Amino acid sequence: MRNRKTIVCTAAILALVGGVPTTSAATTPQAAGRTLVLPAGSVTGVTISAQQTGERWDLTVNYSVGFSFFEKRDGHPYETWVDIWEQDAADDDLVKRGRHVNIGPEPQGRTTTFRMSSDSLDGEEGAEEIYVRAFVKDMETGTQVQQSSRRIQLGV
Ligand SMILES: [Ca+2]
Ligand SMILES: [Ca+2]
Repeated sequence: MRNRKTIVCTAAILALVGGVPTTSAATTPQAAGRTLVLPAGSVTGVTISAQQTGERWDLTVNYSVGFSFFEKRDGHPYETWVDIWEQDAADDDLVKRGRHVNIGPEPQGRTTTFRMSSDSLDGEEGAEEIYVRAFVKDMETGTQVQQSSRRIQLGV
């Protein structure tokens, strides 16, 4: 967060500009010698949209969580959550951590909403490149997978 600038009330640009890698990847290192990915479900179709009302932003995130036959059979407990990020040239900024939700291995479409002020989204001069990462974590193995949305530009 730097160069905090006076908020200029411009209209939201909301342009889909892409650029965030969207491939899903296991983020927990596998045990030596293992060739199979540990079960952790899957995250697909992550989208974010934003609605501005004055100084308030309502961000809506949609995504799907899926499980294989084996993951359903094993019946591990899972957690799912969404974090909001702001993209930068070097290190992206974590803007907001979402609430972790306990789920079972049942495929489901999920919607998460965040109500945020312009101030809390405004981390740099000019517009912000906002995207989300959606996660699902196998609470028994500790393995988690994530997928990012495309980024949207917000004029805050
Ligand atoms: Ca940025
Ligand atoms: Ca800004």
